[in-house]
Amino acid sequence: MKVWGVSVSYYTGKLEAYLRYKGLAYEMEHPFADQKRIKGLAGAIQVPLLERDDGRWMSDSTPIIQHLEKEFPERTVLPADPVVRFIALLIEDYADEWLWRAAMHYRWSYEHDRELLSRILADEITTHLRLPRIVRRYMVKKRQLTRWVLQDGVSEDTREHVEAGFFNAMSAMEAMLKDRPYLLGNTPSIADIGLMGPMLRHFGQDPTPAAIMRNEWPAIAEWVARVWNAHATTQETSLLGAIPDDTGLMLKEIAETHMVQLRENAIAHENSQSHFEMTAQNCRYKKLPVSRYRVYCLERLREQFNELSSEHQDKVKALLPHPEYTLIWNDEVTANSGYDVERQAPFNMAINVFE
Ligand SMILES: N[C@@H](CCC(=O)N[C@@H](CS)C(=O)NCC(=O)O)C(=O)O
Repeated sequence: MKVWGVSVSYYTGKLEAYLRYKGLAYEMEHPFADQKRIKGLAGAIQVPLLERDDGRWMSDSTPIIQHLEKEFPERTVLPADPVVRFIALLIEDYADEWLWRAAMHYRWSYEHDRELLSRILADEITTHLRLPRIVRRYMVKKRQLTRWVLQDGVSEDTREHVEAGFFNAMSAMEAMLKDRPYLLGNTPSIADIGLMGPMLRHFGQDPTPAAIMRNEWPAIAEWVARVWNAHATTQETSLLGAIPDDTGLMLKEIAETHMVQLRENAIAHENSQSHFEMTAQNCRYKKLPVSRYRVYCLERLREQFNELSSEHQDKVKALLPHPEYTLIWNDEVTANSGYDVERQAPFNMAINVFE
């Protein structure tokens, strides 16, 4: 397989962690020099994209992994127990869509991180531009800081809360890792793979958050290496058959952050707004861009919940008593992205998160 990706990218790291665990060989190329052609084939220029030997293109790490799980069922990352599987997918969605802001903030707000990463990215993704490297680095810094930090609600008022999101994620993971090597068992599940997006390429590698992780939460640094090396050390899938109490902190954090954002975003999308406000854990975000893609994420969570038997639905509800979770099983908020209605993902024309 060919992975069109970037060596320091969130979702490329997530997919690489998955492919390595499954033992699926790949080679990596960067899509940016060939943007026009690739956009025509995959719909959007975002990484990772997977080009298959038969000429098909796959976009979006979440449906890519869902599809590959059907194609390559050995060493599955999907828990057999439907309740555990639902919780694992919920954690994946939180890792994909909530921790993104904190990851981008640490990379682009701190000067040392910004200087290092702009140099790496300029050399990796802008070499097709006939401009001096100093100009290409400036372009990368300006674009990333503006688009992913300043325009995504990070300000003096929210900065502390954005950073607390990183700490809370690690504390919640630490509680789950006290009694076992992976979040939901003796082998990695989709919850581990999802959290590798932020924890591997951003928090685990960018200088400022990596120092915090190493010094304050070394068990998480150890977990990052363990997941990355999992193919070599684990054979048969061994995942939990029930959700243990130590998951409580994680489920509370997801309710108070990701669920609030999913809800306010869906309401704003339904009202055709371009921006919305939200309050999460007493922190007010005054201007966040509406994401059509995240409405689709809510649709998928609802679909996964609806596919459960009523007995399993009741078990999920008992695990998620926080009022924010009613968003998943209560249709009071409309989720209608109009994206991928024919359910072709990952073989569809993809959209960017803030399209
Ligand atoms: N939902 C997609 C998101 C992919 C994505 O947004 N990737 C980032 C890099 S980590 C990207 O390509 N951004 C495009 C840009 O910066 O314009 C996935 O899970 O693969």
